[in-house]
Amino acid sequence: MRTALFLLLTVSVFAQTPRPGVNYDEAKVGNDPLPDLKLTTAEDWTNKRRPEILKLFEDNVYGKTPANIGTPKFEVTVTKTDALGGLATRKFIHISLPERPVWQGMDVMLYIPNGSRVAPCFVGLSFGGNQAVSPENDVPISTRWMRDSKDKGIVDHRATEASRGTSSSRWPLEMILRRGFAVATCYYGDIEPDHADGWKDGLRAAVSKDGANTVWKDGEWGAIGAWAWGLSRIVDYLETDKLIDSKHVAVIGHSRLGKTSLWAGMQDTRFGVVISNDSGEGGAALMRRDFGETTAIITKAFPHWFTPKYASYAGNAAACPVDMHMLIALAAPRPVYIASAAEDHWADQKGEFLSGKFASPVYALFGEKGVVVDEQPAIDTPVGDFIGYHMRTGKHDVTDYDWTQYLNFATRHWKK
Ligand code: GTR
Repeated sequence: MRTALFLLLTVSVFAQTPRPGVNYDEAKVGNDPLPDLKLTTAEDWTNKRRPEILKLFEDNVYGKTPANIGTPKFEVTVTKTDALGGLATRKFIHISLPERPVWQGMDVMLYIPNGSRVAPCFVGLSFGGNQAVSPENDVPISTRWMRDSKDKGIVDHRATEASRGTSSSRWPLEMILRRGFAVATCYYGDIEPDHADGWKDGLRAAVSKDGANTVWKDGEWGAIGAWAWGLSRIVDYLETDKLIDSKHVAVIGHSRLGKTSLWAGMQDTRFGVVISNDSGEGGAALMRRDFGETTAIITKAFPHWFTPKYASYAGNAAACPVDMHMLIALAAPRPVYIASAAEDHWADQKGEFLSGKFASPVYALFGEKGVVVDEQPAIDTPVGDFIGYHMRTGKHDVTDYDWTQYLNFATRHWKK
């Protein structure tokens, strides 16, 4: 008993030990002013200001998605009409680029609720592959590179049988399907393996004229850009599927994939709802706030996620012509949702809320409201109209609570 208590205390003290040099003191976050959204009229926003801001994000943060990469090809490989005990139809779709045969393509898993005429759909990438998302044991196991993880059944960079269902708590398929929504997902490493040299085996080398010898320049895309491109290709497929209501597609992602979901949703306006789950630095959190992870930390640990220029703002966020309220604003007039977790200080929950707050005036141009409140709401209290926000009890994760808010949010907006 004593030992157990001691262990518990040690573990929890350890979990809260701040990393040296990382600020968690609200009094020390700094007070650099945010760049001005320069709002005038809805028309000016849509035709002029929004494209300007989008370009600033390409130039300074994520890089530009190259045009004319090729026409995607869709092969529907398996259709199972009685998936999840008859609740859904499950399909696998292989998306490839015949003009870029070096790229291995992506394997999308799609669940559609049975009995609905056409279903709105959530689209999101996964960290562990389709077999980790699904509770069904006949889902093919991803054969792609993955980060080793004993807990998740990843050995020698490959998923094993033990990886089945390891992410299913983050993808409550039954709950989503019962609310009438379809879900389309794919392993993010299908597009580009997530490590510093991963691009050499991924889409970015396949489409660059210098292939694996490319030297990335300022303004050229990073891994987040490539993953976001993949999300848009899933929508391309959904537009061809008669069981899907492709006018109602939401994009969702957690953490680094939340940054990706935001960037995909801001570039591709076919995403009618954009959702960021605990996206933190490089996602919804304001970069000018020095709290938790910073531009300096993230660009050192994960330089391959961004365009090279972004690293030049390390320790000097004030020099960056954008901050993340401008990223959130790019959704307007579409609804966007930002979620934080109470224990996820690394992601700077207040910075995530404030980007929603400071993006809110853009919705006024369209006669709508953003987060509605001025102060960050209490834990487990969702707020907001066109910008939804909540901070859930618990740690950095995706839970049923988060999904319940997203399902409510999409349902509310799509019934308007
Ligand atoms: C962390 C990174 C965060 C977040 C997270 C994740 O190591 O610092 O920005 O992206 O990874 O994706 O789980």
